[in-house]
Parts: sequence; structure tokens; C-alpha cells
Amino acid sequence: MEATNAYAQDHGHDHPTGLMRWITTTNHKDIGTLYLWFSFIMLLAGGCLALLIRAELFQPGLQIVTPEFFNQLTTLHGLIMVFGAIMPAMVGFANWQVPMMIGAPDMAFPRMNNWSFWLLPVAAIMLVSSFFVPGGASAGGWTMYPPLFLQGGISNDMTIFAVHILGISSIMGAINIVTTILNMRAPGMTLMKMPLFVWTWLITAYLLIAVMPVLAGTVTMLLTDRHFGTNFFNAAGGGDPVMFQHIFWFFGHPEVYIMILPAFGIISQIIPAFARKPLFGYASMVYATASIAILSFIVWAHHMFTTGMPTSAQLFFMYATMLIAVPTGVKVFNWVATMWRGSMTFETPMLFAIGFVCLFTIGGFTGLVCAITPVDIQIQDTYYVVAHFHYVLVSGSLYAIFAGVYFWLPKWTGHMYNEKLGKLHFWLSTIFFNVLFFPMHFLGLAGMPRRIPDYALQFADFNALATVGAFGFGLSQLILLVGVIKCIKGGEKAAGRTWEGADSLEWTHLPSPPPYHSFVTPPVVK
Ligand code: CU1
Repeated sequence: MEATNAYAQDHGHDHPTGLMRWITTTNHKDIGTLYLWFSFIMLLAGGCLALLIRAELFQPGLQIVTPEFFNQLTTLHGLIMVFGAIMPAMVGFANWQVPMMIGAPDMAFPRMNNWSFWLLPVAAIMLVSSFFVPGGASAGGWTMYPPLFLQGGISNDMTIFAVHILGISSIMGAINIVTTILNMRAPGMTLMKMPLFVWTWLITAYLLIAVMPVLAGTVTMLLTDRHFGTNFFNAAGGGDPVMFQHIFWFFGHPEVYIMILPAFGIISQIIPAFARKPLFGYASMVYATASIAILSFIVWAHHMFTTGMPTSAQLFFMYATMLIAVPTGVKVFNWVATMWRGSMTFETPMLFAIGFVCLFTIGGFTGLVCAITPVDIQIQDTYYVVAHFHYVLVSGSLYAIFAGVYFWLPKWTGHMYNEKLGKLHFWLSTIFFNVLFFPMHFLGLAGMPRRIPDYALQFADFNALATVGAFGFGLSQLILLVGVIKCIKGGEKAAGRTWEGADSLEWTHLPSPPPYHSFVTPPVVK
């Protein structure tokens, strides 16, 4: 075949098209797009499981599912959302934005990048299809605790292998991101000039490299306990089930920050753009991010206060956990200080960013409540904890993802998204999110346990309310889908410099508050 372009001269054939383009792509933008669509599909899948859970909990008693199936739903909802929806979305953003933000032509290892992505559907299929094997999916919760996880059928093994594959994908993705950032910055792009999103991902990638092997190790120990006669976690054979919790949460707590640090990065890009001021306290943002990452390694046993531990250990893990509020507070302060006296406008990305700051902070505060050991012993495994981590992960990570999608869609597609739809998506999401999760604080404080398909009559009203919120929130996400598809297919052409360049690097190094002439005055979007 005639060589028709530079690609063809190098490779002896033209660019693959259609499905083959996506399967063979080594382009960071294509791979970013794949990650983001995969993540959206997983969000809908995990969301459907959540709606089944909420449908069952609409009223006390058992109406829709069996208790066994209910537990399978909670397990798979957690695994799918953590590993399928949130993490891949953040990697998708990294693929799209990191090379462009540091002036690199692509990721450092483009073929490994392709492989990192294409492992994900394999793992997802393994995970989701475990619903259909004899005995059904894993029912022991996404944390896979023994002794329950040592029993059960082949679905537990499928879950373990899925986690292995997801871990390989994450480690390869993280290696790619670290290498790209450390080796491929444009001349002059020193570390302390990098956009905050790049910084947060550099630190996140180190977290991934540090803890994914720990997760892989501990689920492998589960596997050998199940099939090869070891007794790591089997008390009957002299093993220690609580040891699993220690190892798991040594991964699990940093995992929380793997899901939230890139979100911090996205928010730190968006707020300066719509406040038309440089980020307040750039250096302190970098140090706060690093501090949070380091502290995240020494707090794991705050998930285990009821397993029985010495008072000295309880005190250590309580205070260490509370310490994380300090750098997190620095960040919230900086975001607010960035908005302070800025010429703000409230397009959809900014709405989601402000929603993030308000609602994520509620999740942060309830985290402090949970950190207080005597309080935690009361509310462990109640809906208070469920409320807490959904404020962190939904109005935190997911809101940042939404904000970033609206912020960068014009750059990615060349088209403006529909602002009316975007705002509708934000307001409906925010109203229903709070209707869904705020009552769970009260349910938890009143003693309603999590992972239970039936409950006492006293909890009926708040549960009905939460279910209404859940269906409202779920349906609202279809607005996002419509908005994104419309934006890809056409719509108003995006300006050459989206948001009047307010998202570009020139904001990174101005002092805050900026000199008068550097304000960009007119609002950007009609
Ligand atoms: Cu934690």
C-alpha cells in the first residue's frame, strides 16, 4: 500500500481506523478518552447496583432481593465504583492533561499505556460476571475480610484475580505518569512551576506504586489460604484474620487519597480560572498534598478501632488521623482565599468546584468525628460511616470528575457543552445528593447498621427519603450523558483559548492577589 502520511511511512500502513484504532492506540488522548468512557459505563453499572440496594431499603422488610443477593450488591457496588469508576476516570484525566500541561508529546511509555487501559475491561468483565456463577458474587463486602472471604465459591477467586489485574493496570499507569512527569517536562517547566493537577497526580502515582502491591499481596494470601493450604488468616490453622485488616487498610487508607488527591488537583485548576486570580498559596498546596500522602500511611487502624487494640495504639491512630485535617484545612483555606475578591463567574465547572469545596468539607468533618476512637466504637459499621465516605467520594471525587469533564470538554472536543444542561445537571445532582446521603448521618447516629437488607421501623422515614434521593441522583446523571454526547457531536465552537485562557499556565506563577492588569474581566460564556 502507498504510504500516505508520516505514520504510514514509519509503519508501512495507514492509521488503523474504526475499532482497531481504539484497540491499538498509543495516543494519550485516545487512551484518556477510553479511560473516561470506561469509567462512565462503570459508574452507571455501579449506580444500578446502588439503586437496587436503595430500592430494597425503601421500606423495612424484604421486598426485592434476598439477603444473600443484597450483600453481593453492596460488595460489587463498592468494588465497581472504587476500581472501575473513580480511579479510571482520574487516570483518564491524567492521560489527557498531564502531557499537555507539562509540554510533553505523549506519555513516556505509549504501548504500556495501551496495555494499562485494556486490562481494565478484562477485570471488569471478570468482576461483573461473578454475579452469574454458582453461589453468586462475593458477599463479604468490598474489603474482602476473612473469615467470610475464605468461604464462598468461585466468585471470591474471580474477585481476587480481578483485583490482581486492576492492580497491574494501576501500577503500570502510575509508572507511566511518574516517568512522564519526571523526564518529559518542557525546558523551563521546573517541578515548582507545574500545574497543581500534575503535582497531585505525581504524588498519587507514588501512592499507587507503594500500596497496590500490598493489596495484591494480601489478596494473594487470601487465595493461598483458600486453595493451597496456607493459614495466614485462618484462625483454625493458627492464622490471624485481623492481620488481613491491617494489611488491607495499609493499602485502603492511602487508596482514599488516591481517589481524592487528583480531585484536589482538578479543583485547584478550576477555581483560579473562574475566580480570575492565580491559585492562592501554590507552594503550600504542593506541601499540603505531600503531607497528606505521607500521613495517609500511618492512620490505617482507624478502620479497625473495634477489633481490639492497646489504648496507646488507639490514641496514636486517632491523633495521626486528626493530623490530616491540618493540610486538608490548608487546601480548603487556599481555595477560599483564591475566590476571595476574585471576579467570579459560575459556569458549570465552577459550580461543581464550589459544590466540591462545600460538600467535601462536610465529609472531611464527619471523618474527624469518625476518627475520635470512643465515638467510632459507637458508630462503626453504621450508616454514619456510609454517609461520611459518600460525602468524600461522591461530592468529593465524583464532583471533581464532573467539574473536570465540563472544564476540559471544550478543549477535548473543540465544542462548547450546553451550559443550561450543565447547570441543570449540577443543581439536580446537588439537591438529590443531599436528599440521598444527609439523612444517613441521622440513621447512623440512631444505630442503623450498614450492609443489612432489612431494618427496624424507626428508620423507615429517612430510608424512604434516601431512596427518593438515590433515584433522583441516578436519573440526573443521564443529563451528563446527553450533554457530553451533544458536545462531542457538535454545538457551539469552543474559543481558541477556552475560558479566555484563564485555565492556562500564565496563572500558575503570578503572585496572589495578582497585579491589576492581569485580571481577565469579561465573563466567558454567554
Ligand atoms: Cu482511612
